[in-house]
Amino acid sequence: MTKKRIAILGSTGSIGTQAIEVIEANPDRFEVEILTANNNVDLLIAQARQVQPNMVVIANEQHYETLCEALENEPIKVYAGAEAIAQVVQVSTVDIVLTAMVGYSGLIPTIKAIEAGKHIALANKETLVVAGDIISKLAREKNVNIYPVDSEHSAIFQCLCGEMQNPMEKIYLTCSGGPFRGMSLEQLEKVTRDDALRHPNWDMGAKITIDSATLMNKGFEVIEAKWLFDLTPEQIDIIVHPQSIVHSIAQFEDGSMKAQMGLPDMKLPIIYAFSYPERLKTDFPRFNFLDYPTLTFEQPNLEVFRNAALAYQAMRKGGNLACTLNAANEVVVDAFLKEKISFLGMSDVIEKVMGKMDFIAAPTLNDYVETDKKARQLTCELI
Ligand code: MN3
Repeated sequence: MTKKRIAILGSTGSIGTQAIEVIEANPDRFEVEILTANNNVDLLIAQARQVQPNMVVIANEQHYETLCEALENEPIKVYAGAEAIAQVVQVSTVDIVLTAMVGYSGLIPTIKAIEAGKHIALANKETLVVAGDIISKLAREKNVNIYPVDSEHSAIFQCLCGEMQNPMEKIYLTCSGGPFRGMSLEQLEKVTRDDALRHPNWDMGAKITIDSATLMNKGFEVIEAKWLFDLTPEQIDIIVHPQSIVHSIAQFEDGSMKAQMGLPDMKLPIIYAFSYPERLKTDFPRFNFLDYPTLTFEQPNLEVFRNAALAYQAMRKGGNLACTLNAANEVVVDAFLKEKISFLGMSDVIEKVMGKMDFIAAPTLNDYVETDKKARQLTCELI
């Protein structure tokens, strides 16, 4: 059996480190070909020594010398800079590219990987939020598969097995509700950065944890689902499910609903994206019904958690509006983590930026790049 050779973009983050665990647990099936990281050079060095990839890239060029010196005696090629990341994903020895970097930075490497015909294990949802039209069209042209790593989208993908001829009527993306589920606007006025960083069910990076608390993450996932499964906004609903056991639900035209369930563990969608269409044996903890005698479901309140409503608005209008939404969000989340803006202030600023930016109905890649830049500037000014 030939091993699948994997490039991990964003190897030092939460998804990246779990992907390495999954690969190391299945050495006869997978091997790491490339590791890339943004800033965390120490962890990248440790990972490179451990998994012995063919190449490593550090995006922040200031760390290049440190990385070279540390890996001097290893048979590993060392590069630095964003352009190097966009180049290495195209090498012939890569079968699957796991896009697990944070935010907009994933866009260009993902496009380059698809252009080179690499299958994508997509963990970087912002890529589809920013330029879903370009990415999905290119993937079709190049016969590239995009395997979702986001747990909700992996769930829908798993529900679709054996349903090739059967269109979905609608999908329900489940949402834990985050740490502030059920809170009113008045209560949200007082929440802090540390409150927001305490997610009840999932252990994730800081950016996505804040996005989960504001429901922007769920809004992004709605847009991600539109592009991955070719759905209209009316076909995608959010349902709050605090236990995070049902990972999402596909409803077909006969009214039948299929759900994918299990304990919340990102390693499962990661390994499924790598091993599809096969399922590999794992020793992950199993779900026990007696531990969860009650699974509950409730409507999200999009008047309180306005980011999800803004995402629906961006999806309905199309064009470059979701790109604007993402850029403004990245800036306000960064400001919130530095305690320069309040929790509710984030939605106010994003909405203002969406109202002020020029709308482009059919953007080119260059338009997206420009929109991202301008929206970031405008957001900084408004903070
Ligand atoms: Mn998710």
